[in-house]
Amino acid sequence: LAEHEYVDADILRTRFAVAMSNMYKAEVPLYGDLVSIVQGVNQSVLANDNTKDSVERITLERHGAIRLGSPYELQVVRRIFCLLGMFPIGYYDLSIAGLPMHATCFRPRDSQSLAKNPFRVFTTLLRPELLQSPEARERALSLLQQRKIFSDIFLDVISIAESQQSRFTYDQAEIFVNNALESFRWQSVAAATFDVYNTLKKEHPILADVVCFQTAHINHLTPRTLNIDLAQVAMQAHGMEVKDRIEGPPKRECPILLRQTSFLALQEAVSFASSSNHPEKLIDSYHKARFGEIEERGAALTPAGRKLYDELFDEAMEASRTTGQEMDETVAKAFTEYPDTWNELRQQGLIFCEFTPTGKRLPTHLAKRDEKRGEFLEQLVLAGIVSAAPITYEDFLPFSAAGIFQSNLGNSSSSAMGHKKPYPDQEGFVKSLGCAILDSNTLYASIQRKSIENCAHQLGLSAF
Ligand code: OOG
Ligand code: NI
Repeated sequence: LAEHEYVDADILRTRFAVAMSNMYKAEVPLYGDLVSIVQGVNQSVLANDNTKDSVERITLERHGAIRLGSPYELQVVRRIFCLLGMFPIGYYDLSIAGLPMHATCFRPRDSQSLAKNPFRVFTTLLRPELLQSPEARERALSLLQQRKIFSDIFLDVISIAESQQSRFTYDQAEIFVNNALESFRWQSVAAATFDVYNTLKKEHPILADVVCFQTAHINHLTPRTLNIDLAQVAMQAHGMEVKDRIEGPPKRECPILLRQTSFLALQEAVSFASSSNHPEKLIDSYHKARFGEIEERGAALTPAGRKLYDELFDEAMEASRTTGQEMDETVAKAFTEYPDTWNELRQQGLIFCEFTPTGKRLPTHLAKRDEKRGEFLEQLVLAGIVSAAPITYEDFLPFSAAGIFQSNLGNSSSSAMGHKKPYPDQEGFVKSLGCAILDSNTLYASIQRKSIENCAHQLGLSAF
């Protein structure tokens, strides 16, 4: 087949993300309200907006989350997302919050794909070895062994695309998207009996959500807001039950990383078989898992910037724990130490930037620069010859993710999470995934480096 008879992965990702969003709107109408609130806020702040990302990108932008039970499920999900141009980036250990889970984020990796549609999915995997009760572990593993999240047609079309250099024809793409929706759809009839559900829920509420259903239901989709403080007020005004604090850094002049908040998980009707001997006898009950989240994205931090962030954040958590002061207060206080102008952030090497020639001519005194003098790029920025735009943070934050998880399990105090003993197992995760995880810093650094090389080239300089 000719090139044009295959669907472009970036276009397919948008189609998939829009289809998921429509499905989730139908399933959780409050999510539709959230999207409207965010779009209203974004329109009102767009005039004096401080992000370089396009209005189109921001309007489409979503992240979702799924929770998987087994390495097999994770491997199929990896293949699905690869075909949508989304790759596993970063490792997140959620044992810091007492959760028997670890995670990665599937997302586009290069700046062109991110600019088209940065759809990302926070994907967690159960760690049965961290469960306390052997009985609960056994029950969970047996449910996972029996379930089939992906239909045969779906698995076939995935294999076919893989044999075509990871591309779909238009007809195949349609089958793929429709079947993907089925795998991530909500089901109001559980796969587990009511007894088993309750046993697993007692062991850990997250366990019941991960293993008791026939699908890997999407548990939230998050639109990006340009002003999370305004959006949160609007959510409250709309009568939503909002999480008690915004996760991540405090409000700043120069947004960094990621700030997130959510409306709390809804109680939803679910039926369970009363026993496996009588699967036809259903018990009507409830399950609480799905919620609505919003996020505001700022600049990606360099490893040095992240180190300072983590130090100040740890300090704030510790202060909150020992003094009982609100996290918001201790975080705001600790972060007075974090530079808050773009010039300082850039000059101190705390953020990643994308540099672009502005078109202004290079004055002769700068063209004849002294090679030994560093900071040449910085001089070009200050002289207005090159512009420096902070690169948007495209990833997640482990403590924020833990806080979001916990608030939806009924625990709201994120300061209590600080002293859980962490049990990261990145090697185990990679083994379950079946391929390497990409490092986000390498990706940000490469976008920055390429932009600098491009400036050098356009200005006729050998290098910086
Ligand atoms: C994932 C929670 C983490 C985020 O945005 O950090 C998350 C989950 O609840 O499965 O979505
Ligand atoms: Ni989320």
